[in-house]
Amino acid sequence: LKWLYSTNHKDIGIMYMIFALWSGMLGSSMSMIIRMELSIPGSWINNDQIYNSLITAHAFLMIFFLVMPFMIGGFGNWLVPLMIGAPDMAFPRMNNISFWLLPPSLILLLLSNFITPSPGTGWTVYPPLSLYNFHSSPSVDMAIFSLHLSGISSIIGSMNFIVTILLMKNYSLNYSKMPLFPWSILITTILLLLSLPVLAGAITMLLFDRNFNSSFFDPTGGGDPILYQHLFWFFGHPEVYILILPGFGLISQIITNESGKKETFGNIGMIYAMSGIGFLGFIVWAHHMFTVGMDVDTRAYFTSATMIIAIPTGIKIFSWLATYHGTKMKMNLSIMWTLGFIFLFTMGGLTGIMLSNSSIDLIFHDTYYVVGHFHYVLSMGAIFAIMSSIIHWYPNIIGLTLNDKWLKSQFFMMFIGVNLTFFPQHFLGMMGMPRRYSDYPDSYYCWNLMSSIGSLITFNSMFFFLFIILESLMSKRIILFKFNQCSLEWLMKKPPINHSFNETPLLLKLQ
Ligand code: HAS
Ligand code: CU
Repeated sequence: LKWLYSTNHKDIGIMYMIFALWSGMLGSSMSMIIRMELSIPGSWINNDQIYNSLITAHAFLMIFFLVMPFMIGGFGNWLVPLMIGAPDMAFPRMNNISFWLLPPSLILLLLSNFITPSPGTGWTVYPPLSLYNFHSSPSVDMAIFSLHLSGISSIIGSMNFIVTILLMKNYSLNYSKMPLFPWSILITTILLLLSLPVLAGAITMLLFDRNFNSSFFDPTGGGDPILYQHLFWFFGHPEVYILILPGFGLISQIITNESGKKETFGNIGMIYAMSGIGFLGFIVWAHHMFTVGMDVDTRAYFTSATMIIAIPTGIKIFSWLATYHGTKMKMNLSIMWTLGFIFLFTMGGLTGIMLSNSSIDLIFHDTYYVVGHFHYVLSMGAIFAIMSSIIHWYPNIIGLTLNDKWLKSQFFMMFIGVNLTFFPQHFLGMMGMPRRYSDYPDSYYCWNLMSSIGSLITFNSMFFFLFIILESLMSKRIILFKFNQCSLEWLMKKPPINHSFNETPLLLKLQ
């Protein structure tokens, strides 16, 4: 019970991680139902409102209840005070409240799906679809309140991190020497502080349109639905960088640790690159709106501003590779997941550049090409960063180790699974398959079947990963260092004095 009201940053970090893991399983289960529906033409769920509600809940769960809590609430809480030499977070009690706002937020979202019609708006909650005419039940209002709560949690959590990093950093640690993960959390929390109030304004105006007869977004009352899209994406694009920047910080940390170098290649450049991505992220939002009837000058501006982001991002990619360059690395699982991250995130980033070309995007917008893009940067960017970090810091956080052999097969299972799921979706998009449709003509069957088989492999690899963690916890898998036969014989010849073997910590388990 001590955890419920703990104000210790490590306890709170662990609570965020357990909460995120559970939400991730929920979100993955929904994606499995979506993929089962799409595995063959024809209707199985036979109710498109439910199908679209599953997509909406899947996106909310993965973004607000898995990636953000795991990276910022989980690893941020556990590692940042340690990495800057602070005793804890600046506001420990507020830290506790940030976490405990999330379970009610999650419950509101889940309960909203038990009300008909459930919120089938997509995570963007665009009006007029989200107005009362088309969602005449409290479900969308509950989803809005869920976003309000998780938004408050993120805003107070961000204030906590900013004050902790700026005011409680060890005085001897100057900014250019501060590790890149705290830097990434500082930049991410500034983005959260600046973007979340805009989302809060937009969804509260939507709440008023739905319930109090205002017409901010209702043209029949002089309102404009495009205003909502501008407000949403002014939050939404920084939000996607909020999902990846902590991952950049974690990957930088792991690559530097594993390569044995003193610091990341171009450390200062990495700090400027993350700051550049953060700043540029606020002036590109309308690349999500190229099809709303924007004039060509505006499209040209948003195209070029968006493409410029490839430069600081490229600096990061090449700096990570340069950090690895020239080291004699003994391949291990953290390294494999970081290499998977670099390769697959780049793939996702490059399709992002394609989409930022507004001429191409007029064709690709709202097709599965976009779904392919953002799952490469999210399911292989953010999630690979989380997997790499779990494996890298598991011994520090839990004090046990994971079975390397099983982890290796699990890595390849997941690597193959996610690529088989999302690579075909680019071709579906190029063939014109639209997003958020539960059925499709036979010509889309082959790629969809491949994608659904990939999702089954991925889903099972996640169960495999949970089994590996469970086995480690139950068998108390401790390896202080690897044994080989000769060292064991040496030890057997000279057993430690007046120790019975089962007390010797070194012999608990052989790899
Ligand atoms: Fe994105 C849609 C463009 C990064 C997530 N993105 C989404 C959606 C999500 C998402 C969730 O311009 C769907 C939202 C919805 O439901 O509607 N995205 C980009 C670009 C980048 C990018 C240019 N996205 C992300 C990250 C995400 C994420 C990170 C989450 C973690 N995205 C778009 C666009 C759409 C979009 C359009 C809307 C499409 C539509 O129609 O709705 C960049 O940050 C990526 C930079 C990374 C790279 C790779 C590494 C760079 C290297 C250096 C060499 C670079 C080269 C490229 C050679 C580029 C290796 C050429 C260089 C030049 C200077 C041109
Ligand atoms: Cu964007």
